[in-house]
Amino acid sequence: MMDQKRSFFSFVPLAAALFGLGFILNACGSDTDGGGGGSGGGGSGAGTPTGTTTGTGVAPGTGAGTPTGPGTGGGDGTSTSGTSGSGAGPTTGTGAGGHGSIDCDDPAGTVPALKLTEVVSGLNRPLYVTSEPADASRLYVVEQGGTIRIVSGGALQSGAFLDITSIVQQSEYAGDERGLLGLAFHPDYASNGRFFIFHNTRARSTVLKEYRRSSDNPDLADPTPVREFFTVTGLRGNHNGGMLAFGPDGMLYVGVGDGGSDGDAQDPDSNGQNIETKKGKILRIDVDNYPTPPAGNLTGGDPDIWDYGLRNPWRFSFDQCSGDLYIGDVGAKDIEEINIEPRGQGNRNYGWSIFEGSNCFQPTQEPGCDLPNHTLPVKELSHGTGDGGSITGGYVYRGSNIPGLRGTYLYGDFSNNRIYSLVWKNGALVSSGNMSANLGSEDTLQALASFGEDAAGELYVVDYAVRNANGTVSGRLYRIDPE
Ligand SMILES: [Ca+2]
Repeated sequence: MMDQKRSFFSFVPLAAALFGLGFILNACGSDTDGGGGGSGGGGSGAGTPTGTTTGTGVAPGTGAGTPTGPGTGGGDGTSTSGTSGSGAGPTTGTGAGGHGSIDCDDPAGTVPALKLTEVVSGLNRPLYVTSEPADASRLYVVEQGGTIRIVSGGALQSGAFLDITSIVQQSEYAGDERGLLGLAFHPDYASNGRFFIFHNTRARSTVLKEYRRSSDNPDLADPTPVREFFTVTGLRGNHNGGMLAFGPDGMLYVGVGDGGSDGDAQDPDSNGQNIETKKGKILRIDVDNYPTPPAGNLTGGDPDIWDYGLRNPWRFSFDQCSGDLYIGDVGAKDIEEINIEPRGQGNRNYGWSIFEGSNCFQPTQEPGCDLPNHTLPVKELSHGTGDGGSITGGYVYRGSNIPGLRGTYLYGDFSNNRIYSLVWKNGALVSSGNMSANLGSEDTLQALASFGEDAAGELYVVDYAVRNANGTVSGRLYRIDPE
């Protein structure tokens, strides 16, 4: 079966249908005088932030905080001109999202001319990039076949940080979406070396696992997993999800697709609306107390569920300043969608597989079009107009290099390599746009598999595959830069 997405993908060599596929946070202090938003945390509770921040002022009146200590988020951080602190207070006591130099100020000026700067090439089907939570100097690229590569000093390092190729499901056909799909570093990675991955096994399952950094070499992971949290069985070759990200509450959020289908049928097992299964969900787990579910998860079904009614939340992210959750959910026949969830307000039903976007798509599925607790998308991309084919969720820009872009969410599409923008503020869509021409993305990219964000809030674009003159395939990593 090839849904429309698949046939569309067939234009893309090798990358083909990859994605039917597709944190942190902060209080941002209550700036009172134009002071810079620290990137404290998304904690809860009261108290005085103890995290310290040092302004690195990217512009007059702005500062980029680096919370280093435990604290309590919630927007109670104090802030002074140029510096601020708002500690992050998830259960770990350190800033989930206390990521280096995040800048929570309002945008300064307009969005300038931008470009995609190639960081490295030579990647093998890359799907994701991130940095350590408090160190933007090294990037970690996830390759589908089962490797995590380090980019440092502007160069792709030889060897791999982690190589689990032998246990990861390998692609069986062009467009096979299975593999090593997600990576998240623990908010305290610098001190505890803990990180988490999500991958397909060779038995039509996916598994969430914890690993550790090697005790004597920061460029290597210990190849022996620390633990497995859960396995999802009965998946097909598409819609496996795989996104991992720590939220402002210190919990680990996990995207799981609806399990795909082998024909034209969509969600044939009706997993999206079934809260007894992890498929078609965003899960939320406490990595220190699993399987005890954290307070606030959905009740009455699988205890790990945070949100449901998703088809393939291939990529999602948390705005490091507001804590809002931005979800790119890959559509089926006609509509790609972005959902935005205010911080902490989960337990939502995003509609699939009764709704595709705002369209009641399978009205005969119970309970029908009058769906309880249904949250409609904030933004839709139509297949019919060519605007979308397979959405790739991105990030709200919180870096320092492009002050005019601060607070703007960038996302894109795997099938047409467009990069779009939108601004969401106070519960409403303020603006939306198409940045493809500004970035030259349609001419540069082959298959926009993912965005990534480093500890300083700068954004990257992961190009899944390029077929070069020799017929070999090389994935690339780009950074979004001002001209
Ligand atoms: Ca939806």
